[in-house]
Amino acid sequence: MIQVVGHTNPDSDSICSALVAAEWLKVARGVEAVAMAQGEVTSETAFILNEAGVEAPQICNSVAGEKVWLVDYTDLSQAPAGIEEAEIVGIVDHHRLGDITTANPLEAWIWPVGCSCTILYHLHKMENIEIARPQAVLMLGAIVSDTVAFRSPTCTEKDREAAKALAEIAGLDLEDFSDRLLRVKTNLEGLSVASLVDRDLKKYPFEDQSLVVGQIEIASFEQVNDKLEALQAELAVRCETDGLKLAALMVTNISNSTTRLLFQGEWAARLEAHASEANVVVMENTLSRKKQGWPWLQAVLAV
Ligand SMILES: [Mn+2]
Repeated sequence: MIQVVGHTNPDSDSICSALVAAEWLKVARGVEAVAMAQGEVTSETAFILNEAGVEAPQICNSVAGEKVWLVDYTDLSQAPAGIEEAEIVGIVDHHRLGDITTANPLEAWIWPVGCSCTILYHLHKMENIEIARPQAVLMLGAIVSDTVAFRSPTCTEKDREAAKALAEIAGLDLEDFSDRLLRVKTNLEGLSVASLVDRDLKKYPFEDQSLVVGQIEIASFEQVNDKLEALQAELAVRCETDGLKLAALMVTNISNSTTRLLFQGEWAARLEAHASEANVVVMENTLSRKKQGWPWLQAVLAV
């Protein structure tokens, strides 16, 4: 049995790609496969699963001794426990190549597109495999989420083409579905400060040290104005308890494409020259951590 598993702090793409890839492996490769998740789903992912009529994947605790496909990452720091004792037999991803290595040849599909599910859609198409409605909804939801309804600079023609075709199969109006999804995505009601930081937190190795960069997406900065102090305090706690040089959080307003980058830690001094107020950098026209936030941080931290 192959376990298909997305990254830590799973976002919609990580969950939907695992579910779709597991089905695709059964049909296209004739192997037994099961989707797994490294954590509970977000309310946005729950919305997509509900629309698709699909259950959330089981929680993965360790993959030691298992055959695995990785979806939506190739970094060891985002992999489940036991990955060193697992056999990685396949990858579907749309991030920079990470530090995963394998003992044997593998099947790897890594494309510079906006979403892992876009790659999965095109694999179905290339191999003439029919897409059922549940899978179409899962892929469509992940694409709308990852590309922030096609606004992100990570979005490509391949993503748009996939979404259009998938909406047709799913019988969904693309604009209406995107609006509903973005409303759920940016609804932070009832979430604790710690869970806001954890929501989409990624750990990056840098100069042999560790740092984390999270991201939350909002429709208006008013949603977080009264939480900024508590978020900064939470980032400072993460630096202390997890031995991080920097803990940063991109607070991204998807309505005007402006990100406020909050940051704490020993390396905060390296960012201060760019800050408009203490521990906050305002980044205009910035929606993407992968294409904008993290490359910018890497360049500034390297100085
Ligand atoms: Mn993704």
